[in-house]
Amino acid sequence: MKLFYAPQTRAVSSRWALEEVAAAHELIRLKFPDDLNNSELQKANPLGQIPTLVDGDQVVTEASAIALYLADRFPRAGLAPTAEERHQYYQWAFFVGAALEPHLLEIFLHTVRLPEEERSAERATRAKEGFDRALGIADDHLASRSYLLGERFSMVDVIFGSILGWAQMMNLLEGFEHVRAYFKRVCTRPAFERAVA
Ligand SMILES: N[C@@H](CCC(=O)N[C@@H](CS)C(=O)NCC(=O)O)C(=O)O
Repeated sequence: MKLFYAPQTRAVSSRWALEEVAAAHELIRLKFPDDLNNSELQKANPLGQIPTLVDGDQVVTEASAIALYLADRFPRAGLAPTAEERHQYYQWAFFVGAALEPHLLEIFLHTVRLPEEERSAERATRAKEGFDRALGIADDHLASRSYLLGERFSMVDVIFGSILGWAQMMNLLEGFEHVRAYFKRVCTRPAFERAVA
């Protein structure tokens, strides 16, 4: 297996997932964004984005899909839940990508990434409201459980934990005490520590 990767990007999630399932892999370390024209990456993923995972003849793109794929590919790691719990597993995986990440990206663009003259305080504020609303739902959910699916860590915690790392860097977890406690729990996992080393 090969992972096209750069630190401090969405590819950290895939590296963490690989570490959790203990899959032998090669990290193709790219400099972000300068190396995205890497011909091998472009061939595997015409969008030229990371993370991109190559597993023999299979190519998997999208950080969340890579994590869910790895949990199924390595069942012995026990990170994919039973059929009875799958609805929650899928729900939270899509919740991260659909309900949280667009707001987070908007906040990032309008407070950090864009040149100052292109930033809109109004867009950042509106995005923060949407982010807080969605994170509040996760916070309520985590008030009575250690992980998204209950007391057992699963691959969807890699997906959610990864986006929380990004949010934490922008100080967006203030006021969400259950999410903060959860984040502390997941990011002290040895696999996470190896992934960010
Ligand atoms: N929806 C994709 C987004 C991947 C993505 O945008 N990755 C960034 C790095 S964090 C990238 O490669 N950007 C370069 C580009 O879009 O050209 C995912 O979740 O994996």
